[in-house]
Amino acid sequence: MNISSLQKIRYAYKPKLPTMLRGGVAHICVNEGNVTQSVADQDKIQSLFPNTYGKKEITFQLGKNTSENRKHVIGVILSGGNAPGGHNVICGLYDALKQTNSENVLYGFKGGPSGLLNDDYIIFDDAYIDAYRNTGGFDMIGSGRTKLESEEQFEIVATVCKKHDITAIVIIGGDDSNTNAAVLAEYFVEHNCGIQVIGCPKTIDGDLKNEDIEISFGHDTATKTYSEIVGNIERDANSAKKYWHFAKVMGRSASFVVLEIALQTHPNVTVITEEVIEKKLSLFDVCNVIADSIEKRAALGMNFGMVVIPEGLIEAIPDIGILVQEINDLLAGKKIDVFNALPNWSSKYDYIYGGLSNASKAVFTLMPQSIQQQLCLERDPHGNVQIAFIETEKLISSFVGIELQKRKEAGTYVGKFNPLHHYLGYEGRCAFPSNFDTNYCYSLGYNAFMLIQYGYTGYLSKISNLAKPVEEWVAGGMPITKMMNMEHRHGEEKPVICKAYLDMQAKPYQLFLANRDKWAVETCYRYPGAIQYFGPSALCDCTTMTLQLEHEE
Ligand code: FBP
Repeated sequence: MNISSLQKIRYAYKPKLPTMLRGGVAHICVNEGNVTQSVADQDKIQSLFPNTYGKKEITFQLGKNTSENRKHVIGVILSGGNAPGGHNVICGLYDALKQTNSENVLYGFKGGPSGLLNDDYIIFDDAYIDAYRNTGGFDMIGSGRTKLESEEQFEIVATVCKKHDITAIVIIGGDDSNTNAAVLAEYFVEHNCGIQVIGCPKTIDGDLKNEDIEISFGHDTATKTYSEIVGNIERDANSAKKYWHFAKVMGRSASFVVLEIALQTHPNVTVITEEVIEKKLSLFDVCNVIADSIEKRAALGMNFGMVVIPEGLIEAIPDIGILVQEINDLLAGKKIDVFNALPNWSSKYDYIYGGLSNASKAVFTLMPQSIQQQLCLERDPHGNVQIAFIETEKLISSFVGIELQKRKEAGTYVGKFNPLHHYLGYEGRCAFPSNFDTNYCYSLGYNAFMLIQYGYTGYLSKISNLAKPVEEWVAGGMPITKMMNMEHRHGEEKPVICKAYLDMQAKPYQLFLANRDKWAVETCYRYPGAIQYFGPSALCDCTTMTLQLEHEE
């Protein structure tokens, strides 16, 4: 039996580079553009980054490579949550590095930033790289959430780099990791360490996005994976005609993931965190919108449907946000030990209930016990509730059930409500990258090497014009400081890359808005199916609907 698998066939896929990177490293020259300034707080950011602020944006083009010919030893780390395509960033970096000089070396530090601090690494060779080409996940070297942010850590990193003659580090991560990449780059210049730092934009959440980052890598594959599943569930709902499905989807703060799913699959209700925040919607408001859809569909004889809920919603709903904050305070510091020492749930419940405000008591009492318990689970290192552990989909459906019961008693609702629950998260982060992410990530890595070769530091590897075919993509770099402003984080004013939220005036959201009332009542489901890797380019190589709409002429 020939057990040819997608895994094996994908190893052989040759990722495509933008035309300007196709001549080989020897035939790529650099074009320097305008000097840059940060998006806000220019004086403050400039004073914090005196050596790396205000550098020029750059693009590459075909032409004679004019960079200095030197040996490169480079280190790379993956940072934060997994995202499809991370392996290809490393493969692109490795290929460019070896094409330039087979003596060049690439170190992969294991388990994220902590690998750099602990000097825990592997040295890549062809066989190792080939086993991960075009595959999902971060298992190639692992990832982690340790933050590289203190001077003590920077000193350790400099010592580790010196030990291995490393002269450049590539940090593949989200907004925090790239912020820290900029801070590290500044430190290395200030201390004359001779180590460059280049960042690459990663996160499935899609909230590392600005005029220079059209999309973070992994978002395309993750949203395609979730859309396939939501479409399949919708088809089942429309076949069985007896369940209301509630799916919570990953995306910590912004609603880019759920909006893309909505555009792809047309669920009956999609909750958008940014709207909840803007309109200060309460838990009851959100549940009423869902109950309205259920009631109207029941009146038409349809006791089934699909509701998509962003993971970040739990913290955005004002009444739950206040409740969560009050519970955070009740469990802060040593109080968590007191709480954990209580013998049973009943005494734990009394402890929490006794410390809540009246408004929060009202919300807490109505919650199913499982959710009450989830809200009291161990906090993260910053003292925040771990939202991935809270079954928001069950919380919402239980409150919707309460509302429907009231409507039944009032005689307005006559249907049957059978809710089923789903959590779409981790399965999207390690899927085989779509062709878009495969090509994008490989290009980001290859391009990161070009930035290093030309001596840049504190830059983000930038590939743009992504709604167009890959041949027309534009490769270059942007100083990370350009994307920064000052924000209050954990009680301190800090320079950070601005996190993106949905632009509610832009085409993607407006298209959703124009259709959602119809989708709420009628069955308009769309079934995108599985990611296609082989076949017509229009089917296999396209990116998200959001990106296409944003760049539509
Ligand atoms: P990043 O911001 O690091 O890319 O991670 C995002 C994310 O995938 C969220 O969508 C999710 O809430 C979180 O990671 C889960 O984190 P963990 O892997 O630590 O459970």
